[in-house]
Amino acid sequence: MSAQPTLVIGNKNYSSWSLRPWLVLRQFGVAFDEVKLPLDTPEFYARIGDYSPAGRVPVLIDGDVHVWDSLAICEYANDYFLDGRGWPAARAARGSARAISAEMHSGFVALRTNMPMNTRRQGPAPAIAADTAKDIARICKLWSEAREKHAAHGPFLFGAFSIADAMYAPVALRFLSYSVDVGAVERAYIDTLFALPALREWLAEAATEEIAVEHEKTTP
Ligand SMILES: N[C@@H](CCC(=O)N[C@@H](CS)C(=O)NCC(=O)O)C(=O)O
Repeated sequence: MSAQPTLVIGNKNYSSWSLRPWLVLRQFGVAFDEVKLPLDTPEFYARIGDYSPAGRVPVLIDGDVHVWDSLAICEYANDYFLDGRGWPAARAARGSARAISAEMHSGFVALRTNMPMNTRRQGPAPAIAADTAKDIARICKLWSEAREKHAAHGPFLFGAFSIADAMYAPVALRFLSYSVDVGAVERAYIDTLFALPALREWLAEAATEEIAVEHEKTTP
């Protein structure tokens, strides 16, 4: 049995759900091994069953404990590796950080469908449908409200980096690669995330991946 946990992830270029717990572990300095299964390949389907009954990444293996689903992995890390530091300390901030993380996890379907994460994409904004625009507006509002409230304590949503920032990091990458027009507060927040050493490491590795899945060829 490995002494440190293993995080099973998809391609760094595409797997937004994998990025979230990976960023939490890396940014908080938790040592872990990584197994990468390229999405939509025979290798993925041959191997994912060894790790998760749900058949999806990410999955965390910690001894004989298997935790699947991005938010569950973040919570597990918060409980067992971070001594509660994954969420803001103050009760109200902790409640809101959990609420907006759950909102991301269960929502913004139009944004996730119409602007899939592709860290290699850099181009003009596509035509944005009304449902996607609504998701973007809601995210900008919740980001700017959190930033205004917690600005005195640091540049992240709740001041210091927390699981909530990791949940929204793939959204920030989408806003960049699809050239989504946002306000000054949201832009500064995106820049803050983009400057995180852990996120830069993820992006540098994503840039070396060669596989292109179908949506990269079809999404405008
Ligand atoms: N709710 C899950 C979603 C996980 C998910 O959809 N993962 C995608 C990759 S980002 C996947 O494994 N797709 C492979 C498949 O569905 O065959 C989470 O939060 O982890």
